[in-house]
Amino acid sequence: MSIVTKSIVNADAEARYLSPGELDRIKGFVTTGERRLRIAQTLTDSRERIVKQAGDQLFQKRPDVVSPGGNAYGEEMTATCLRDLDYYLRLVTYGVVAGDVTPIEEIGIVGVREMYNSLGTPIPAVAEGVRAMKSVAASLLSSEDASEAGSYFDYVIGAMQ
Ligand SMILES: CCC1=C(C)/C(=C/C2=NC(=C\c3[nH]c(/C=C4\NC(=O)[C@H](C)[C@H]4CC)c(C)c3CCC(=O)O)/C(CCC(=O)O)=C2C)NC1=O
Repeated sequence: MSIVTKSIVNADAEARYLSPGELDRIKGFVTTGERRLRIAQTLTDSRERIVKQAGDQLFQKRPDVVSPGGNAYGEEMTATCLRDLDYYLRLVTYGVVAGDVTPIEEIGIVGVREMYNSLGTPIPAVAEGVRAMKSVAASLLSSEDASEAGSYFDYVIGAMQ
């Protein structure tokens, strides 16, 4: 939910006008809109490169995951692993556009530990992959945009600690 929808739902639940604080937060959301859309556009346009390079970095740091017995061993499993990184990059673009981590949380964080544990997927290695995407993405963005995008990658990384 974006801050706009959230504020309206909260205000209406109490049948009141939006408070000065809520209007202020909505103002912040609107004034950063162009920047957030620009970031989402860059991440979307560069998604293949970001996922590929981050995957290379991850498998260099954690060769065990693509070695025999590793969870991402074999062409098909490696492709599934990269697909998961692509999923998280996509969710990061949702968060950037919404200016809110809730879409990331609802789609990709709730229940993720149980899921990866049941698949035998090492969660710290997934976090490492997301960290690598953050750094590849940062190299494609201005430092201000990188720091804005970084907070959404950090949210995913933090949720996997
Ligand atoms: C958009 C929300 C969403 C997420 C996040 C998601 C993740 C997800 N990853 C899966 C599998 C998987 N995920 C991985 C990922 C990895 N293994 C590693 O060692 C690496 C560290 C890591 C890559 C970074 C692998 C290898 C599998 C296949 C495991 C298996 O089939 O045994 C599966 C099991 C079903 C399938 O194979 O598609 C799900 C549901 N699905 C979703 O709909």
